[in-house]
Amino acid sequence: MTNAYKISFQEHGDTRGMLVALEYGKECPFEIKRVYYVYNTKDDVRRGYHAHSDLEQILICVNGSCTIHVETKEGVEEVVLNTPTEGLFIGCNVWREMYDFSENAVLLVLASKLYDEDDYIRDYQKFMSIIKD
Ligand code: T46
Repeated sequence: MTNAYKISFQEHGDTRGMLVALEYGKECPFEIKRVYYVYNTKDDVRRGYHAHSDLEQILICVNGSCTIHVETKEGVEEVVLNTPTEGLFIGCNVWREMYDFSENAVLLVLASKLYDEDDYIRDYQKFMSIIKD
């Protein structure tokens, strides 16, 4: 999908363990303005249910696993995130729902903008009309 796709990160491993670095202009296509993480997610929880008008993000499940449902005008995909060496880039006007969190899941999110509730498209019908334009 043009506006929602996986990115692989290089691991820097040695006898001490592993390290992944994310830099603007290399692994991350946008300047990072905000970082947040979702954890302690309860059984059978499904979160998200929105798109963003003007926000780019990379979702990384740095521990455990979860699945991201993404929808764009190109269709629907279910993306499993289960390694700290992969991220899911999500651009503007992509509907997302996060579910199937493992007990130990930590979903880290890098965002291109500060938090702005006005940027959320929470009405699915409105989202559908935007992507049809
Ligand atoms: C997204 C998916 C992947 C803040 O105060 N600042 C923040 O930066 C964020 C992200 C959230 N909040 C507050 C707003 C709510 O009271 O934290 C609470 C939970 O947020 P929300 O219900 O929006 O969480 P999710 O998991 O449904 O969605 C989040 C992001 O909000 C969203 O942008 O793309 O994760």
